[in-house]
Amino acid sequence: MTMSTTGTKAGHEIAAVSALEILDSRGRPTLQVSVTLTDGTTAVAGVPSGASTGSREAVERRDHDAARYGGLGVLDAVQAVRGEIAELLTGRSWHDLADIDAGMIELDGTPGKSRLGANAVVGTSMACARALARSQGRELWEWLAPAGVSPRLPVPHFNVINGGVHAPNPLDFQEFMVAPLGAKSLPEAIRAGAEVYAALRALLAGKGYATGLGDEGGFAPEISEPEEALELLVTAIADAGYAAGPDGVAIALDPASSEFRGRDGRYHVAGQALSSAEMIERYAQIVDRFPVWLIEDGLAEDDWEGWVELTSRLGDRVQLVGDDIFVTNPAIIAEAIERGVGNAALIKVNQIGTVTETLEALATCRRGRYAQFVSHRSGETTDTFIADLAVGSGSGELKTGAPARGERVAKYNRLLEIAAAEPGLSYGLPHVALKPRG
Ligand code: 2PG
Ligand code: MG
Repeated sequence: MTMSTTGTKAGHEIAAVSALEILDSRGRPTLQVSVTLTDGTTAVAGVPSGASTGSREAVERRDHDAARYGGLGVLDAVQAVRGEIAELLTGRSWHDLADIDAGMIELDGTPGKSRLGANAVVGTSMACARALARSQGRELWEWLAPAGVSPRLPVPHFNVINGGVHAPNPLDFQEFMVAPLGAKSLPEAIRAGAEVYAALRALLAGKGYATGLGDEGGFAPEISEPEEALELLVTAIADAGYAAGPDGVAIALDPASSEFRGRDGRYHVAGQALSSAEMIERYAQIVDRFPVWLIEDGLAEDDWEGWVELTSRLGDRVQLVGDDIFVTNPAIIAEAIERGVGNAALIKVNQIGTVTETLEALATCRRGRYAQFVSHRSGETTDTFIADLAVGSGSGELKTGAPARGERVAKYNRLLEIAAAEPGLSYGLPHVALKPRG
């Protein structure tokens, strides 16, 4: 008999579901959801929140009561958990998490989970996953791992320079990450990230830049050209004693270009207005000049034709990750695979709104040989769910900000905990062939 890894033991039922309005790392309200099973197991989950959101993301529910938190309160979403969702989930037996998530989707009844609120639904789904794993005496990462997938520790991608809508500087590209691809173990990778971060701080201070931080804990120097940020990174990597490149510390970019594509259809970078083709040319030059191994959202969410061109130009050299364009939606990812758009998907649980659909998105990627880059949001709590998700999915890649700020470091520390408890787990990118490009 085969049992679904995310299944409950017979007779496991949910006794209580509740929620609380708490603060996220930007000081904005979000939800903490708690779930108690009838066997007494309790689990909580904190809900993340994005700033550079894709237009097709599941819909976060906000109160829009201008008298509280500038309209950003989540008391209605909290009430949805305590009321309708609790009523649905308690007092009946659930087969597995997929069953619970399908129940909430049906109860919500909208395509974007806007009625109950995707924030209410995702928090409940995460707390249920954690409670079910705990009640079965299993680690969350182990419980999340699908049959036939080998869990592994991911390469941490440290966002050390912040721009875009995550920082008040004039840098249009949102994220400049360092990825210790050459590290031999997770602890070595974490150390490399933290050492490069320290070297970068010293470098910036030496050049007279402010070393204040953006939303994800990276520095936010007053620069505008992406190439200037890349030069700083290459110097910091060398200053920290590492080789800049795939054998040491490589670089990953998330320009989050939907944010700087104007109504004129042009990409506005450092005072220039670039066509899609010119933007692709800019990336090609960047990849020639710098050890950039991954570009996320290089083009905007509505520029599918540009994406096809970008993929045929750089897809055999660079991991091209769709975030705003795919929004962790299995159907959109399937369409992208079909059309040859990108070769990897960003994976954010709150973008689609349930753990089950997130696992489906990961499975869709595996079937289409697209890489999977598990991700935090710019607004976070100290919840570490995504660290377990990255390990359990075996994707080999996680981005969760700088090696600084409690809500970012919580995830890296959870990885260190898993690595220490499971010395047999592999570390690094999985050696699977990515979809070949013609
Ligand atoms: C992104 C994310 C996370 P946000 O664009 O990838 O880094 O940002 O959560 O603001 O969408
Ligand atoms: Mg992104």
